[in-house]
Amino acid sequence: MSNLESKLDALTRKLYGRPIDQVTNAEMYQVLLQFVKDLTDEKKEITGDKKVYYISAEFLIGKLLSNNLINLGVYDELEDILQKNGKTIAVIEDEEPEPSLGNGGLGRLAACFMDSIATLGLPGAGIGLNYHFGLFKQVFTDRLQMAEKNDWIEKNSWLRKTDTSFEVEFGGGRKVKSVLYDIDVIGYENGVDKLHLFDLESLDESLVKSGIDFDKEDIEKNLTLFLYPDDSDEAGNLLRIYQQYFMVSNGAQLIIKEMKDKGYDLYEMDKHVAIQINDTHPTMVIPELIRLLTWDEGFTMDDAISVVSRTCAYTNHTILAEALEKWPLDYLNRVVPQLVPIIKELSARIAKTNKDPKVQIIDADKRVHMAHIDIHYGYSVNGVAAIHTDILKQSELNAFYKLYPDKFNNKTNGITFRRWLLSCDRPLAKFLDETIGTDYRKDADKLTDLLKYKDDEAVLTKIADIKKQKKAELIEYVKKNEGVSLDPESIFDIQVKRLHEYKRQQMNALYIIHKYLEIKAGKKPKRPITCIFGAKAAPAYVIAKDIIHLLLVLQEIVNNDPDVSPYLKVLMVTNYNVSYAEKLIPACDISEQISLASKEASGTSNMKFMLNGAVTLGTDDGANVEIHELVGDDNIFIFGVDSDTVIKHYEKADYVSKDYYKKSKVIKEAVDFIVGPEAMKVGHKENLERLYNELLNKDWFMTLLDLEDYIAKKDEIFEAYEDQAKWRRMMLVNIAKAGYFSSDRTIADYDKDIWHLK
Ligand code: 26Q
Repeated sequence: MSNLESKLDALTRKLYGRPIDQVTNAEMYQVLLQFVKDLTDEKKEITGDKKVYYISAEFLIGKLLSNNLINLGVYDELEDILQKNGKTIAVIEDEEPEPSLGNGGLGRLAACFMDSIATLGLPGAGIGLNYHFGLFKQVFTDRLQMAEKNDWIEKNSWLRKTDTSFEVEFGGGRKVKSVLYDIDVIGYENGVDKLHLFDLESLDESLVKSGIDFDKEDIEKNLTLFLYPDDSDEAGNLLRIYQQYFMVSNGAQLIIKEMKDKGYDLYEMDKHVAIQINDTHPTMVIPELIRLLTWDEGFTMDDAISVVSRTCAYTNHTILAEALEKWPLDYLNRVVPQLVPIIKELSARIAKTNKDPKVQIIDADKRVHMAHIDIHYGYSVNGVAAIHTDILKQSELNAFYKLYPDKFNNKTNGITFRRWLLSCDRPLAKFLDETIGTDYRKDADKLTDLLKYKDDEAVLTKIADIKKQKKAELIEYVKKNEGVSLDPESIFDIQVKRLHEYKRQQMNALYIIHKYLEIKAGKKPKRPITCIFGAKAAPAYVIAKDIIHLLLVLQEIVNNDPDVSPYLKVLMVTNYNVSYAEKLIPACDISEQISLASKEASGTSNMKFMLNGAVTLGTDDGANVEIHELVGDDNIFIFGVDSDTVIKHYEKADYVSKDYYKKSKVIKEAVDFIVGPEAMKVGHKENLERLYNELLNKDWFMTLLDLEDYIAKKDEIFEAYEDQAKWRRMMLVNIAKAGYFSSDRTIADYDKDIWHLK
């Protein structure tokens, strides 16, 4: 028996009084949870003279078992031991509930970043909230999205309760106490950092009655129940501010406490601490730190502002105006009155020297622009892909760029290859190990060594075989979980991401309608096509929920039509989350990245798909632009108008969707189908008509502008798939060029240009 095996055997017997082959998978999961924690305790904590605190309202970490085993370097040995006992890690991991501590890209990015910070051996910690029910669990009833709570915290979990606790005060004399829970962040073949998740000591889970409804006023009991409550009403918005302040006040108190414990001089905070503010959700950390330094530590206002401004850096993730937080001063007065004089002071200092209304912190309507606090009082402002940063500099934040050109920098997003290759596609990782060696695991650029094999039949065939295997695994899972049968010979075309009009799932739906009508008219595709979607819509986002309804209606019509279903299938998976992504992405042939140019800041699923050998069908937007540059015109399918054209349309307000509808028979037929008899028979009139009217009379994200080009390009990519020799080479090139998108590279860049930890 190996050392590892005897340890595991002893632990299993200790917990359950039985050997490994005689415990259930649920029991084995409990054993492995403890086993990993024990191994982690033997690892060293990463320390250093300067530490980064990544503050984020979201950490979409996903399940941790496989990832932790990989990062501890024991996955393969453990898998062998378990297999001898009739078990596998993948099946045991089904027992692990998925924490849903994020909405989508921004939250997942924070999780990838934590993995890379620890892997690079950088001293760092995440600071966030321990939402008990996280983001809602999605179910479909009557082809409509319904939301349920996701009860993810079990008696034993990755959370470790600490004895750290702080007091946080709100307006109206309300005072609450926090409890800090930690999750270990294990670096790949490196030490351990921490994800700090603050929770409310007085939280009351029984406040949640049905679905995700709860008393929004009772903040002493509800603060960490859910991630981002509905922000469509006042109570929801106030609760969001309560949550944000609870997070940053705890964070700021922790940072100051750690500085003091280490004996550092608070006046030298910037020498020992970098605070990365993940979008504007944690912005109040700036006035809160200033408040703590001036009220409790004897700082003058000037000194406090100066040191905090040299410590805080801000990342912007969007140019959508409606997503930039602007809180009415009145709300802040009710929730955090103690910050208001500080925010007014910060605002006044700007207003004194700069009259431009675009750069004011408090505007004429008495709304506080959170991003403006970050830009004036932080030392770095970064976008998340080259084109996004350029748009920030040249248009959205141009007035700020002129003031502070040196603060602006780009950090193109990345993904952790541990989860998005080594864990989710083990056969591909193993094949890469055998073909180019294992160096790429630590140095992702080494993936380009694969290019040597771009004409090697054996290698190309193997890559295609692995894709087939992953498609078969997905087919089995989908059959069991969704009750839908998919054709292994069909092309898997996948669009998975949050539902938003700018991401244009509705354009993909219109393509499906178009194909359906073509097939009905006798024009059959050469090979069957499977269109897969996964998306949650914010519960208050009406049109987004209507688009989900349309997709479910199409699924019903297309899959049940005997003339069509042999050639075309539609599947909207239920409750798309990180675990589902890990199954879908390795099985994908075509990666749909079809946002309206200029609107998707970066995208990160585009990188995951590429790394797993899918070919991108996309617009020149976000990180697609960089993927395009890396793989070249021959290995990607780009369509649609460019970002300059889009920005001009908005400036001139000259896009009229109805003109496109009137001009094109193809567009008209597809759009009319939404309210035609087939759709009305299975769908709801109200939802379908609302969506139809939206497309025809508004179409703010210009679906119809790009639709014909999209249809043509999509037909071209399906045609390209038929030349399998060429397609496999495209797969290989995409994998080989994905190294740039390792979050290890991104984090090394943050460290080199912003944090200066090493
Ligand atoms: C704001 C105000 C009120 C309520 C909610 C919000 C809110 C919540 C979540 C605003 C934004 C978010 C999340 C944004 C997000 O995920 N952005 C994505 O970030 C990714 C990582 O940088 C990028 O790849 C995506 O392009 C970007 O859309």
